[in-house]
Amino acid sequence: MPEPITPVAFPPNFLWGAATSAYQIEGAVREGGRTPSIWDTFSHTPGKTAGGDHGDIAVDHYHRFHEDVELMAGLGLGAYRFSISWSRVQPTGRGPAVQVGLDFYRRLVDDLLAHDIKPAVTLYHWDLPQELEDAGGWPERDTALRFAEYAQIVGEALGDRVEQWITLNEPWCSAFLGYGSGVHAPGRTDPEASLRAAHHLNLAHGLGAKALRSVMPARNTVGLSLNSSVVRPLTQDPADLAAARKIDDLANGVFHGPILHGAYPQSLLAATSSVTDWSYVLDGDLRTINQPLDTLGLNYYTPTLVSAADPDRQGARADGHGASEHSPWPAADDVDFHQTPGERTEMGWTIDPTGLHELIMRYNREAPGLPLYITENGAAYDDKPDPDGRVHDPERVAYLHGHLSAVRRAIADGADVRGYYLWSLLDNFEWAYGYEKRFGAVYVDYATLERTPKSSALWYGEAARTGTLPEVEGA
Ligand code: IFM
Repeated sequence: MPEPITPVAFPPNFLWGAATSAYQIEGAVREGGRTPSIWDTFSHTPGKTAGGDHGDIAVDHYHRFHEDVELMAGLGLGAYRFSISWSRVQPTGRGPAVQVGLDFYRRLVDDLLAHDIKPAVTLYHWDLPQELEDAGGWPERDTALRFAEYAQIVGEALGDRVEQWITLNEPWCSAFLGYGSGVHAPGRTDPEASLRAAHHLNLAHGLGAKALRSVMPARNTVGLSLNSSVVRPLTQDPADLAAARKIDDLANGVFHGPILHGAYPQSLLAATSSVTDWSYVLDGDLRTINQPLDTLGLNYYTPTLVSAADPDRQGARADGHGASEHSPWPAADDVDFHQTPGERTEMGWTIDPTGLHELIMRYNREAPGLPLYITENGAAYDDKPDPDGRVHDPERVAYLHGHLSAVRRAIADGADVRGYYLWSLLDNFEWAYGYEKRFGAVYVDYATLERTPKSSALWYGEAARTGTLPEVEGA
């Protein structure tokens, strides 16, 4: 019998975690034999990131991981989701592993376990070794085969001490921002390549899941993290409904179709036929991609509002994914994107916790019985220390309260949500936005790298320790 839950209490085993990714926090880009990833190259290319920011030092987590683990322990967090830098453990993206690189992650994991914090490993959070991009990158099939080899290496090294495994983080961004709009590394702008990349990322997930399972204890779980969009039509007009369905296919169906159901949606294949013939989907690929999942990770920030295109509408291409004259959405010139009304975060993203509830319930229906984790959720604000050095971020507290309440509501409505990872533990390198956007629950002074928990970190820590959401004024 599932535990009954009160309106505010979460189930007793609910995991309260925080998330980060390697390139956004580690720094130490030239240490221990690490070679450049596509994000080193991209961020050092003039004009690609705000202020020319890059991850050379980032928040120096590579040297300060112990302090960061102690911070989490002090707050009372029960889990930490981080990613492995592929080019730190397999510098050319192929061949034998570098033990120094693996040792860094072994030390981090051991430190987490010693502090009673469950580690969750993401194998790929966007930082492809540059050599693999030079060989063609994700549009090439071989990259998926290389990923399987890398997954096996990391699974062998850490599978005895890490239970939760995530193959890919937000493959949509890797494929469509990396190869479509070009606002992310490697910065290519080729719609065909973006769809090929999406397929090879799916294949990498399937091959990677198999490789992990071949070397890890059966108790470990394997899943992936999707930034599945909650796509809403502007009106109930059939043309707007059709636009929403198209974007739903391009945002969601392109991944969960093959991964959860073993096929790309027919409507996606038809809608993209002017851009690609999908001939790179080879016999057996869909079976490989459709591996059983143990968990599914959902990353949620804001909903997406669309309509059929109106050539007279101004600014209708803004979809919240950064400025580029190239759309990340292949074959979707007939769709306009709109700002959802309401309060926004510093990213310009509308705050709408109902979207998170909707998303959870959708996957609860589409993948019944599959345990879900919120593997990312959070907000950027322009946080500044007060004269006493404290950082008050009531907007983030309200954001977290709203979204965690939505998670709890979904659990009460029958969804099997096992945990929540706040994005992000620390302020960090926010990709093309550089260090301008602060997502951390812990403030980082970029001049000294000193860490200061914001009031949201203290609030979230109390939630983690008590399993209930502390009161928020005005909520
Ligand atoms: O910082 C990113 C993260 O790397 C992936 N998901 C979205 C976050 C905020 O933009």
